[in-house]
Amino acid sequence: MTNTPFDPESLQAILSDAQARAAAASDVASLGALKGELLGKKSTLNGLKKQLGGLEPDQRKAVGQQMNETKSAIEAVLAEREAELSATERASQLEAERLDLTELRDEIKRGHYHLITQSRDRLEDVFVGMGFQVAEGPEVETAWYNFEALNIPDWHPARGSFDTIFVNLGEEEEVMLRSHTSPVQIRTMENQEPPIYIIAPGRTFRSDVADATHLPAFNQIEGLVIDKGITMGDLSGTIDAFVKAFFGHEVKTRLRPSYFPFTEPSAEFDISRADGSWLELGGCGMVHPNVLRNCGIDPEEWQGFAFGFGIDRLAVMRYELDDIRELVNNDVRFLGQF
Ligand code: FA5
Repeated sequence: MTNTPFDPESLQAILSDAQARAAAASDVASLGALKGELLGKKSTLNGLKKQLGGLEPDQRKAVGQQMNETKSAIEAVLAEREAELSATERASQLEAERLDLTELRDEIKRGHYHLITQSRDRLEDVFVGMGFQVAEGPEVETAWYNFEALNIPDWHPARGSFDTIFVNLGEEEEVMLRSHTSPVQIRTMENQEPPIYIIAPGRTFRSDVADATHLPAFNQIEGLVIDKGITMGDLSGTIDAFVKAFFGHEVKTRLRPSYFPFTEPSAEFDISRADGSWLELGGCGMVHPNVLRNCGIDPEEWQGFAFGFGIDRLAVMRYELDDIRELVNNDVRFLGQF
């Protein structure tokens, strides 16, 4: 092979050619092929290297250095172009594979509290406004709290009207779902010194069959006041004030003699309806001395009254429902109206 004389301008031409072709390369793959062509064994640059042998040692060194610089310059051009091309390719791959996770939705309608919860909250507001505190007790009770401490021994016929669902724990008929909120009276008096002014809303259970006015699981609210010199007049005034705050000033109340083992005297309290008839709301009375004694309170020193009524029945009256079972059917067409 004969060496042609080395032309230094050819290096500049090689670099310009490399720049033009690199700029024209449209993707990383073709740029890779171009790299082989420009820098590989068969490249023009490599061909020129062979001409080095025919040069004088001084010139050879200078030209060799120029060749290396040209090679580095080509490598830099290729690397820069490769960075550009791979960024473009990555961007278009991302765009092509992008998942649109957005979803157009109708306006979200906010729900609201169930009628029972609304009624319970309002009851709490009214009584808290009258100076009462809110107390709570467990839904699963023992015979002591549900019956005995309330002056209902196991032979007492009143146990029949408070019949409930018993839980198979410990002795027979010892643990049960509470049939009224009155056990919270006992728990409060056991734990708190008088004077006491509490209300206790909560779920209660009875072995009642569901009908238009009964549910086997319903809600009551209990009230208990223990202080000095409390009379039936205080009870009557408290109930009247509550009913007027809850139902409106036109509604009248009346007490009717009744019987509960845990109050003496006892009464049912009714409210007047627009048509002039009376509707029973709940039971009440002066706390029985035996109940006070069962809780370690001296009946000579302290007196008090208690009341208890059904929140579900109250909602039925206030919202003029035909059937108490609507409250638990969970039909949104019904619930959405309130
Ligand atoms: C009681 O439960 C007594 N603990 C109330 C009481 C408390 C009296 C404090 C004296 C002093 P009674 O069984 O009458 O009493 O129930 C009270 C109210 O609960 C009823 O007037 C009614 O509104 C509601 N109620 C009773 N059973 C049901 C039922 N199965 N479904 C819906 N509401 C009921």
